[in-house]
Amino acid sequence: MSGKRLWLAAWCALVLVAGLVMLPAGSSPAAAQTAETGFNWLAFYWNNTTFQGSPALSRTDPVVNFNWGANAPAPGINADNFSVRWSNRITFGAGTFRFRAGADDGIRVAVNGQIIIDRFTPSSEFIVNTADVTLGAGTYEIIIDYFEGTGNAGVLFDWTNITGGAPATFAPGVGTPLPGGAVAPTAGPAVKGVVIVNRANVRTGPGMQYPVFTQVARDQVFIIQARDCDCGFETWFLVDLGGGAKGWIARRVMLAYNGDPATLPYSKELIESPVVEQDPGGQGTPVAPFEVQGVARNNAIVRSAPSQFTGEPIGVIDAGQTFRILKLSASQAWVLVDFNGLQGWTFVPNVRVVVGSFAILPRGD
Ligand SMILES: [Ca+2]
Ligand SMILES: [Ca+2]
Repeated sequence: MSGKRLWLAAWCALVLVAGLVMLPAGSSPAAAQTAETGFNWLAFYWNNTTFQGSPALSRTDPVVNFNWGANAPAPGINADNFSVRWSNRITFGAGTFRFRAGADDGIRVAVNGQIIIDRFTPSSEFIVNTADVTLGAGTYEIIIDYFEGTGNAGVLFDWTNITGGAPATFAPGVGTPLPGGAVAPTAGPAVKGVVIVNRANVRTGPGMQYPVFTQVARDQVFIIQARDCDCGFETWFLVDLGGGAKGWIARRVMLAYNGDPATLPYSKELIESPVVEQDPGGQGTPVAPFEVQGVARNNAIVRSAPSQFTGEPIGVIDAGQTFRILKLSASQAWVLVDFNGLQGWTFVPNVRVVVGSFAILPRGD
């Protein structure tokens, strides 16, 4: 079956038959049911094919069903050489489901961290892969990775309940033979996480019962070192905050990318950090744009550079003193502060924000 025909079949099925699935050759027509798509997928778009760096765009896509042709998927995104990661939580009844993933160029799909379709390879046409998966009743996290190389771009994801049909007869992800000689363009060694809420708490241990010692802001990116368990959205990630610091962030506020979280080692490490009071107000009081103020949680050393190795101590802010915060370091572990004319860098855990938030600070070293 040619990719062109599948490309047409996929679009005809969706556009003309109002959601009825055109199943791949060899499947039983009696098993055909209305396709489901999920809705309101959280989407991140990168201007490269490998999910590198901060996403250039995040938005909610109602469904994963696009025919971009030769166009870009959105303003600010390339027409070629981009990648997209969609995630969602979908509740299924018990049954066997035929997942369908079509793409020009490549796509892979994971259900609760298990890859069920893996064709993350270049292609010059729209290719559909399917996988039959039996699920118990419950809620599952689905992550779709897609990339476009050159030429036309399109992507499609849905599923049908085929319970009662023939049991799965092929291994996951081999519904369509992979193009020969293709090389999977993945994934550096580090699994990274991007913060997907305005402010995320960083804790000393993997659980809500551990104290918060700093916060991170939307779109900040960290290398994930470990996870505490394999428990879906209840998982906690141990992240590298830079400057030798690390802390625990809940997976529900952080999207992992750039690698497979299932490859992360397990850890329950507790982080030593200053025991600090929690920020009672939470939001501070916004004033002028980029006006951010902090209070020293303890006697905060101010350094000439955002590093405890290369930054010389140039002063100290006594505990309880208020100062302006001018910038967040590239590592997101340090802030540039101005305390009565003393300007330098101090470590984020030294700081409690009382006006504004880290999220509105300019970034850089
Ligand atoms: Ca293109
Ligand atoms: Ca293409």
